[in-house]
Amino acid sequence: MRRIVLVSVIGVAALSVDALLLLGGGYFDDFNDGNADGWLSDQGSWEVRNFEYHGTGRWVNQRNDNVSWVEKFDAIDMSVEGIMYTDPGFDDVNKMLVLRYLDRDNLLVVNFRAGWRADVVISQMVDGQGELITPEFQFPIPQHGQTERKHCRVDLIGKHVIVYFEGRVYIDQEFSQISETLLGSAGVSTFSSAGGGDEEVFLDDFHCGVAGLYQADQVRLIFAHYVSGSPAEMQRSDDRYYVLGSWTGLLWFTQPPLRFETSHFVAQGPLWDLTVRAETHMNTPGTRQVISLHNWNTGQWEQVSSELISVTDRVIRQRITADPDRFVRPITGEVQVRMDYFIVGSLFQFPFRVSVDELRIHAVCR
Ligand SMILES: [Ca+2]
Ligand SMILES: [Ca+2]
Ligand SMILES: [Ca+2]
Repeated sequence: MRRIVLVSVIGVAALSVDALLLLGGGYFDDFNDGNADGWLSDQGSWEVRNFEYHGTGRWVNQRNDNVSWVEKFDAIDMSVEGIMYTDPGFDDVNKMLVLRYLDRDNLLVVNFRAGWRADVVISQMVDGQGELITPEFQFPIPQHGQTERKHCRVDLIGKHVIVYFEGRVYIDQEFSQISETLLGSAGVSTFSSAGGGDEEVFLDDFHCGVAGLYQADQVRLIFAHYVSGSPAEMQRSDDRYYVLGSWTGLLWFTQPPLRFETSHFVAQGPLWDLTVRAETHMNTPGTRQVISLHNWNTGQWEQVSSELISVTDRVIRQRITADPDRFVRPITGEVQVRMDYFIVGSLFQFPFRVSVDELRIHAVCR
């Protein structure tokens, strides 16, 4: 479970140092060394072929899922990704990432289905009881052939699932049915059916790492005044808002008239990527929202997003993959976010307000 506590900076720093020791490290394998050292499997045939991992499903004891997983990676909250495809056989549409793999009776599976189905299906098994988390066809992805190499990724944090296909997000929400008791590994699965053939899956450039969503532990009103709500409203996208108004002092006409900053304490590192999650609207159209992160190497703010914001919620998911560690303060894990609001048109309401539905940092270990 995420700890949602407002504590002193010193308290958070102490917590983060411990957590950094606990949550460091992930795993990457491109199989270019020709072997799959570090991988285990419970069923099926698994081998490295042409510098890719190749699995063939087998039907054994009424069981059709065939899982191979990384031996030395255990977590509850994790990000798993890889380039995947399957064999060209009839009705062979399953390419599956496995998360929280404890044993064959306890795991979560995300299936990226090719062909005419073209969807994502999430299921879990807890103590041998299988359950569909998402029904078939509820979450479509672009149609693609079985043998096309596709980048698939799943981040699972508590009950929150973020599913990427070819770098785009297709699911980003919590599912109450998801078990948070599983602590396990990440891997890949293929499938076999009783009457049909053994299905094959191919995997390359596999990565898994500890993932986290971090709310703001501190908020600083720089050019802003409090209107309503509390910082806790920024912890999830639920149309409940923390509302701040523009500065009403003599300098109201300076740009930006509205600025606030947040601190998030990321309990992990070094990072694979970092995403700023912002969901906001204004009480007036014609406002530019600029998001900056503090670069701890240079001591400067770096602009990472600039978007026009209007009177309905705008969702920003700004992902940083190139050297995200520069935004994470050594030892404490602090990530500082600056939110600026510039008047763009000549007509606006004054004082103007921003309503923040969500402002979080999503971080994944290398
Ligand atoms: Ca490879
Ligand atoms: Ca919303
Ligand atoms: Ca909210």
